[in-house]
Amino acid sequence: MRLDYLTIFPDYLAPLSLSLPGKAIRSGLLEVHVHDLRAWAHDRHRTVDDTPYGGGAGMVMKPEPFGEAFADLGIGPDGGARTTVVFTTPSGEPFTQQLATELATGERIVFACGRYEGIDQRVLDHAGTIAEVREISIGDYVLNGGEVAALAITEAVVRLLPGFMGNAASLVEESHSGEGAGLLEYPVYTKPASWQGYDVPAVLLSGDHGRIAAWRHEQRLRRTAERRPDLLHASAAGTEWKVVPGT
Ligand code: 6GU
Repeated sequence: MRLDYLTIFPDYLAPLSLSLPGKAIRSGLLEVHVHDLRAWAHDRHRTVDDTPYGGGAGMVMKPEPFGEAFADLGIGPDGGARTTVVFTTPSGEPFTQQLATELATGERIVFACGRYEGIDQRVLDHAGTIAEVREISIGDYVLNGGEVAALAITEAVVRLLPGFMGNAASLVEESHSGEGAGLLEYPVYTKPASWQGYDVPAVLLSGDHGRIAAWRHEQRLRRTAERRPDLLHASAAGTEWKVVPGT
């Protein structure tokens, strides 16, 4: 998979060469290109933004640098096959594990990282004619720009690529995919069995795999009910769970 990033803060994306994505790059599974959008701004001050038509606060990112960047990166009616342009924006569709799996099936993702009050709408309209476009938000809060969101999306997608994770089982045994989909994870413990007066729940030391599985499932339901009741309603498990006051 090839990943391109268009940003006015390339240094924000330095973590891409570290940790998990770094490994994928070295193994040849991933190709990563970070581009300074100002390379496609040609005036003396390398301007990438301007005031909004119609008035209002803040600045809007100009269309021309994005348009030239798309052309230079070979995103077009021909080169754009199996390319998705992701615009990171708090106005986008919510990022989910489902969306991560969809993006992971593609060959190329170009992240257009917005700053200021957003990107001129014509950039998105144009991108939609040469590639698949997704506007994506990573949650209901406001960041200064889309770079951190692009990093989060990248990590969620790259770990799904075949051959990326060392242990395929750890992919399916997670809160948001596989068996028990839609429930949060159970609490985990390791040695020592007693630490600073806190004891590991006895059931986990019992060797009784049936009781352990039942305890873990109950913990998942309890956590989900407390923290994410919205997930319980979406899950079949919700029908067998009741919140008991004081537990
Ligand atoms: Cl994708 N961008 C910005 N600037 N803020 C956000 C976001 C994205 N997702 C949540 N908040």
